[in-house]
Amino acid sequence: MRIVLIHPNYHSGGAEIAGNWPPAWVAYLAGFLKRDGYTDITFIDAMTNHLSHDDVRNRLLDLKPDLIGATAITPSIYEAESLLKLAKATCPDAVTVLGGIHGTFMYPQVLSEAPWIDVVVRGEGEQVLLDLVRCIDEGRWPAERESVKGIAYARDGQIVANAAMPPIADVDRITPDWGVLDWSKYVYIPMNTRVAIPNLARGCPFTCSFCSQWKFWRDYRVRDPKKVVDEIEDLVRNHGVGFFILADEEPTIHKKKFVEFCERLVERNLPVLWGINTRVTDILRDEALLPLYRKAGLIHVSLGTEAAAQLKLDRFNKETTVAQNKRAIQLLRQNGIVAEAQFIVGLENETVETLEETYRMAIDWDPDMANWAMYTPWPFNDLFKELGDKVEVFDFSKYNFVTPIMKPDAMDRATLLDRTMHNYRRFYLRKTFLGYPWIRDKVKRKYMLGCLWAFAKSGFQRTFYDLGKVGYWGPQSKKNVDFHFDTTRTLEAQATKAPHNAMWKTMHRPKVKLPAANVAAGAATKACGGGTEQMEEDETGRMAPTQVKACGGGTQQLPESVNAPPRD
Ligand code: B12
Ligand code: SF4
Repeated sequence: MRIVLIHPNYHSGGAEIAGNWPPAWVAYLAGFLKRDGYTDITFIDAMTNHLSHDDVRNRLLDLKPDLIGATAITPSIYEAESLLKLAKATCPDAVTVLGGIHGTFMYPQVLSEAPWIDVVVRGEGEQVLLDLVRCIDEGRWPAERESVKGIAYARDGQIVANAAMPPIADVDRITPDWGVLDWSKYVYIPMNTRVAIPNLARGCPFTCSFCSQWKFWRDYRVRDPKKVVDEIEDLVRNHGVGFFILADEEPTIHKKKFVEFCERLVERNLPVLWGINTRVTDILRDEALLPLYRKAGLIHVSLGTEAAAQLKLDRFNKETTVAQNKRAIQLLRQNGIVAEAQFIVGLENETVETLEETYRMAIDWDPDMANWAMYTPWPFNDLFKELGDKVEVFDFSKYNFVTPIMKPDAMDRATLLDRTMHNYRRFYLRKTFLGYPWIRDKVKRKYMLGCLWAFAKSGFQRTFYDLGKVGYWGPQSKKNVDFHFDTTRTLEAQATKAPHNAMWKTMHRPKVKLPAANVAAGAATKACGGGTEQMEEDETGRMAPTQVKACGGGTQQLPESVNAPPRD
């Protein structure tokens, strides 16, 4: 059976300014399928290679696949839908499949607006795709499609979602096949070396209201650190990788496994540096371990600091404090690790003053890097429901952290963009002259100057924040900025209220309000996974219910089989 997987040719001027990144989903799916004997898999990276529809059509005509799968995050959904339309027209007998986060929650809308998509795979893809492939290969498709867990499809004019597939409990069954990627294409500009995105852990035990990742993976699971380090060694030695970021939402919450991961990297002494996204509270908890993390090659930590005001942190259900943010940044910097602060801006109550406040906070905290992402109202996150009709734009192709989707009550979107750029300009100008060239640690200095180069390059090419596309050239051009929203795009009411979503169980604790005293005193660190607490796994590599309490949860975060109460 011949399988073709495609990454859509969608671009937006955020993280991509740092280079071309390898689509990890393909390697994970291909590894899982190959273990079961499905080895005829071809990957078409239309994004990295900027392939046109004609290019993709020609490849499909050559390949004649039986199954064509595409991935989609929210902003790439329209491009993924068009690609699968083209796929259906080119190979009418092939089964067309969409996977990734957008379809997982928005399948009623996707299947209605793109009826040429035969199947949407919901959530973690490995087991669901394998079962689907088997069903097709054994000639049971479509007659027995009701038996494949985790898929959605249209049947007799109705959208049907089968029962969800439980998250894979034994995550060590997941072994990526990195050989499916053409490594010469994936280069990280700051270090001018090949870059990879391996996964140590999946999921997040927290429930931030603006985020959808904890809902997506449903259960926090960690892979065997030794196996992941073996994989990294393979990436370094056989694919020339010199930098990686962990794809994880929160790799550090399981302290024991993260420490083992670092220790094994130290033992192997590989010529590789790496980065992570994680929570401020974990950095505070691990103060004494930061030298080990740095020795293991950890050079860049992007922190979900999110806001300059406590009220906003609380609204985000972030379970952190402003003081903790500052302290975490200091600790990282003291240990030679690049600290990146991330702010979320652009909610309905944003003002010129609150944007200025984030700048002042960035100067006070003094991270090595700062990032101002536009709040993006994924229709499947909790904050979206609270915002109600304040969300007016449903052109999902612009849901990309760089386009102001919300219009703040007190300013227009162009002003929001302009004041955000003002923050970037001031922050990085300061770093260019007063910061990066004077860093004593040679490795860190080189890294920071590399990051500056990536910024400068995207500035010249006008790709940063899609400034070229929207016509922004500085404050004087504000009047002419046009975000080109497609106003014909709407949100179908049934998309977010689908009864099938009731079957989507997220094994998370309910939202717990931390006692105010704890938050203020920093004891919250303990309550939300930091301090002396940490997660420990049961034998299956999942968190045992009693320990979840230690991270602020009640009795949630149970394996699905134990009937965890669904959150959504
Ligand atoms: C690495 C990464 C990137 C890399 C991209 C790497 C790449 N080429 O794919 C870079 C840094 C370039 C990037 C850029 C962007 N990213 Co990004 N990124 C991530 C990150 C950190 C990890 C993604 C990952 O590889 N996960 C591991 C793999 C195994 O998981 P997965 O992709 O979900 O795939 C699994 C399932 O979804 C499913 N599946 C996926 N596809 C398919 C397809 C089929 C056919 C099937 C059957 C199954 C299936 O099976 C897979 C295995 O279980 C996530 C956050 C996170 N922690 O997940 C954000 C994330 C995916 N990014 C996000 C966004 C918004 C962006 C940007 C728009 C931001 C910006 N402006 O810079 C751009 C878009 C770039 C583009 N051109 O598409 C959002 C998407 C949210 C949403 N609701 O859509 C996320 C979730 C971050 C967040 N905070 O919310 N990103
Ligand atoms: S800690 Fe990070 S990944 Fe976890 S819910 Fe919050 S924003 Fe999402």
